Amino acid sequence: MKILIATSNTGKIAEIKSLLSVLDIEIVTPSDVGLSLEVAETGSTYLENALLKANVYSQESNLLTLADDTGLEVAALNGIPGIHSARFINDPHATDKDRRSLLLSKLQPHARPWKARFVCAAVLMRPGEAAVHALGECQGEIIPQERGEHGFGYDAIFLVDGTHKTMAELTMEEKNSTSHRAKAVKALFPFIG
Ligand code: ITT
Repeated sequence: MKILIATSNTGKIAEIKSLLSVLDIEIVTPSDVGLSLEVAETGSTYLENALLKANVYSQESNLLTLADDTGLEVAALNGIPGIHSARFINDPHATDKDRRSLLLSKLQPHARPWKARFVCAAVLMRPGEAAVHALGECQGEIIPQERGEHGFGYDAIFLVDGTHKTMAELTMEEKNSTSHRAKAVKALFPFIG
């Protein structure tokens, strides 16, 4: 039994591999099965985008497929960057660091605390079958200085509620015990296998 992790984001791949390692299933990535796909995130919700990715990857691979779509919602910016978290900067070569810097510059005029949350929609799809999905979220606050070396994306400026640590200061095991993605993916465990 194999499961394909339908993402090109190496940070996500590492986290999801670790999450799924407790299950008795072979985990493969797009590059393992010779796939290099760009799926346009044209949905209006995280779930729609995750479904778009799961659909394309499961059709192309003919494998049980797990996809996620994640966004960071900052209250002072009315939920921005939200479902546009990946395309927050309109430049395909923009880095995670560029996105963090742009977010901090937009927050400068606003009073702290900069409350925020990560939201993740995870979708599990067998080729030709109806999908199952789950949502997970994680509450926190954006801070002006980057802290921590772990994780990816916006982790270094996201202070996790109740921990005094940014998500990038958590080990992968710690992130995987509390994160938005961990909650969503673990909720799908009963459907894997
Ligand atoms: P795929 O679509 O290939 O899965 P992506 O990087 O485009 O990869 P998303 O659309 O879900 O994935 O991510 C939107 C943005 O949010 C992107 O810039 C990510 O780096 C960032 N992001 C996603 N999950 C994150 C997490 O757990 N912690 C910090 N940032 C995250």
